[in-house]
Amino acid sequence: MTLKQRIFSGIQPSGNLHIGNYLGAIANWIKLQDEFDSIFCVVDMHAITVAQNPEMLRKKTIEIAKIYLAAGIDPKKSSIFIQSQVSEHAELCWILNTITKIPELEKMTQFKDKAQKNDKESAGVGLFDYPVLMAADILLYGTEVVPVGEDQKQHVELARDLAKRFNQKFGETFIVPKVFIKEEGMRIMGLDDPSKKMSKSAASEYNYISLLDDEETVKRKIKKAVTDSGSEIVYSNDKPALKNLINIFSSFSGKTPKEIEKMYVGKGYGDFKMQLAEVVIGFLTPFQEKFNSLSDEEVLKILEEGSRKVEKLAKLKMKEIKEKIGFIV
Ligand code: ATP
Ligand code: LTN
Repeated sequence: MTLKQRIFSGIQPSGNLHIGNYLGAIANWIKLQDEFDSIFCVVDMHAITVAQNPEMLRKKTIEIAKIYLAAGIDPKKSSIFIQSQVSEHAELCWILNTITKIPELEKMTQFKDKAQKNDKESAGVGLFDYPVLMAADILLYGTEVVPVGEDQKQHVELARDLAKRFNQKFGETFIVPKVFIKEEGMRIMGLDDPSKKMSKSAASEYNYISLLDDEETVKRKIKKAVTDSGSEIVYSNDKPALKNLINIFSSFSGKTPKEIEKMYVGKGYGDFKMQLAEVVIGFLTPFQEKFNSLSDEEVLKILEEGSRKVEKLAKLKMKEIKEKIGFIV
């Protein structure tokens, strides 16, 4: 019998999950769950690194878990749980803080972007420390592979560096994880600004298509999406807005960008956008039916079972870590 390698990934319950989160992360997890021993987390402790409304945070936490399940994460194959329900994440984060250097965190692009967005109140220490908590999430479970969108690569690199540093200081303890980025899971860009990634904390709802948007909203948002100059449907780096829309079309239809270009020879943006909306709705309709069929109670039960399973692993690992660094256990 060969033991399966472990994967770990998570999403913050901090806004409306969008098609970028699905294509960049969740779609990939679903494919991997058969091949890997998989743990998927709702990272509420990461979400509070920027201000959250408590009632909304609770609602969104359950919503994300429902989205995992509706998208096809199977709780029989994978563990799904809420980060704050396994306190070892915070405990390991503290220990890893002691071997992390301030300049390593200062160079993180996500921190620089988010600190800028929050410039009214100055950025919190939690936001600065975000990548160390993420390293703790990963290292706690002996994770071998971390499937994320491209924007998280720098964070996984820090987890690798911290694992190696700890091992060197205290002896072999952590597996050095590898990042896994699906090539077509490329960065989906904002519909209102193709120079920035589609983001659930974007200022305008016209930036993203939420996984829970209804038909009319999807049509309206795609109609309003910015396009480039010219009228031909061509896939090129000079036309970043169109390239992004073709990428979305391609991901949901299985057609290649070349095939899509051919379909629209002699046609304009109007036709293309209308059919793009149909393709996206074709995915969202069955997904939302599944989402709506899940009750909160059912989901909470799955999350509790998930916590119980992973907690055992987390406790074992923490004991080993504490012994290594000289805590009395
Ligand atoms: P926020 O903007 O609030 O930081 P987000 O939309 O970036 O949120 P995260 O919770 O940070 O979402 O990311 C969840 C997962 O989705 C990560 O694996 C991330 O890489 C992936 N992801 C996020 N945005 C995109 C995108 N635009 N394209 C592809 N993948 C993405
Ligand atoms: N920072 C990640 C979410 C996240 C994560 C993790 C992903 C928190 N902990 C551990 C993979 C592994 C993001 O996608 N924004």
